[in-house]
Order: sequence, then structure tokens, then C-alpha cells
Amino acid sequence: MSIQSQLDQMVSEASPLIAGCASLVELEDIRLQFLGKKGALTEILKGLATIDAAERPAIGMAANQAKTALSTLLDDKKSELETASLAAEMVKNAIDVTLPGVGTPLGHRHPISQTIDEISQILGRLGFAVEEGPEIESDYYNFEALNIPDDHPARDSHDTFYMMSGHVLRTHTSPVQVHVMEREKPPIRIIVPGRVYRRDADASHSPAFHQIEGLLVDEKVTFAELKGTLDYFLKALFGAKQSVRFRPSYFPFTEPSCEVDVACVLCQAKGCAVCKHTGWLEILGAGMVNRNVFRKVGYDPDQVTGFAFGVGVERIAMLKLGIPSIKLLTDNDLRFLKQF
Ligand code: 2NL
Repeated sequence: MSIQSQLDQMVSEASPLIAGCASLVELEDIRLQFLGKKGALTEILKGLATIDAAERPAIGMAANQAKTALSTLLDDKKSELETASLAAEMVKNAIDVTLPGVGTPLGHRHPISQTIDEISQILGRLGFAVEEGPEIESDYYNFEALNIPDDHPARDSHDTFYMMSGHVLRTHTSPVQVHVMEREKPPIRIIVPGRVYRRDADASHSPAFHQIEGLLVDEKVTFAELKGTLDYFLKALFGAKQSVRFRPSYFPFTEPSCEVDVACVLCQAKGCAVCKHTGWLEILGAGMVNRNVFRKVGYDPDQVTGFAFGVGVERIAMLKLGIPSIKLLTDNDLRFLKQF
């Protein structure tokens, strides 16, 4: 068979193989089979030796044409297969942008902060503005200005943290109210939330805890307004049906003074371990601001009167959330805190 015919035969044999080829690996095999070093074309060209020298250029050209024709078919098929494989890959790895995203887990405020927020919100509705102040105070602002005598047991170093400088860690937030009264004239209507310190540590006492105190000073403020304010506050906090009672008490900074109880929120006043079978829980202390406190800040006690109250935040949080131990609020165990 002439070389030309062999070349024609090679092309017509290879063409349908290339066209029907389904993978790049298979296509490479076909290329080697026909155009590789030991392929069909090389075999055919061995026959050139027996050909007349004058005819060789024409045959050479025909061989090149056959090679180019196959190369073109192979290259076209190769890019066709590559395009198809890329398209398949893209379908397989397609991202569905309409799927819901993976959410970032959200934290929340600590139950103590939640309780301070709720109390501030309730008293805010009555016009009380939030004030804050330093946790380190002089003896004057923590005790003296509040009519707490030099020999009062609260001043004992067993109850109060004293610093080398003679300053104290505030034992209540009252010094903030003293600063506000020194700075501003009545009417005053503020609440002061914050951290306070006492040398106590047992199952129900922590050396650092939170308090909110309230102070209202104006002309002709009466004990009736104290009662109305605290009754509204406790009913807003524990529910409209909540029973509230006022008992006489004593604080150096108020006169007269009282303590306020709510019917036990855990046993509905039936009697339980938390209310020590009395049916009542002591929830805050209050009173009419002592005239001596007004004198210290330069107010005339014949011109202004006022009431003040103090409430422990941990105790409110424990009652509202049904938490049995104060330690749970300070241990920062997320398994516990996440419940609220
Ligand atoms: C309690 C008692 C109370 C006050 C705090 C106060 C502040 C000023 C003047 C007068 Cl500047 N009083 N604060 C008054 C009565 C009671 O707290 O048992 N707290 C947990």
C-alpha cells in the first residue's frame, strides 16, 4: 500500500476514535497510538527509505498534513473534554447561596446586669435618673456624711475593707448620693446601682455584691411618697398582686426608718425554708433622709425633706430567677448562666 494511502487510512481510523473518546486519559493513549514515538505515523514514515528521493518532499508534506490534521482533532477534543470536566466540577461543588448561613452564637447580659436593668427601667418610669460613682471612698463620704458615728460597728475593720491610705472600699452606694447632693440643688431624684464591698463570705454572703440605692429630695416630700414609690416598684418587679409590708427599723442615715417585706415569692406566703416559715421576705431598707445628712451637704433640713432606700441586687435576682445560692451568680459557669 502506498504511503499516501497508509496516511489516509491512519487519519480515517483515528478520527472516529478521537470523536468518540470520553476521557483525557483515553485521549492521551490515542495520541501516543498514532503520533507517539512508537506510534503509527513513525511506522509509516519508516517506509520513506524505500521511496524515490524525488518523491520524498511530496510524501513528507502529506505526512505533515496528516499529523497536523490529527493534532488539530486531538487538541479540539482535549479542550472539549477539559471544558466538560470543569463544568462537571462546578456543578458538583456549586454553592447554594440561598442556604441559611451558620449563625454566630450570641451571648447575653449577666443575670445581675439584667436585674439592674429591670430595676432601673421601672424606677426610670417614675423619673429616677441613674448616677454612678467611685468604688474607693474616703471615710467621710462612706460614713461621716451619712451620720454613721465613729463607734458604729459598720466601721469595724472586721466589716469594712480599709486601705493603707485610710480610704475604704465603699460598703454601700450612698457616698455617690452625697456627692450628687453636694454638687446639685433639690429637686433630686436618682438611683445609684453599683458594686459594694463588705468583709463577709459564706453561703449567702459575698465580699463583693451589688446594691441599688434611691434618693428623692424636694420640698414637702413625705413618708406617704416613700410608701407609694416602693409599693409601685415592688409590684412592678414581682407582679401586681404582690403583697408588701412596711416594718419600723433603724438606720443612722434615715429617720424614721423602715424595712420592707414582700410575701414570699417562692411559697406564696405559705411558709418555706427561704422565708424561714414566716411567709415574708425582707427585700429593702428605707427611710426619710436624716436631718444631719442634709446639714452635712449644706441643705437646710427645714426647707427640704426626702426619702432614700437601698436594695440588694443579688437577692432580687435569686428570688426572680429561682436561684438557690449566691455563688452561682459569681462563679461564671456558662452552663449555669446560659439558662437566663
Ligand atoms: C438596706 C438599707 C438603705 C439608705 C439605704 C441613704 C442614702 C443617703 C441618705 C439616706 Cl445619701 N439614706 N440610703 C437609706 C435607707 C436604707 O439601705 O438594707 N439596703 C440593702
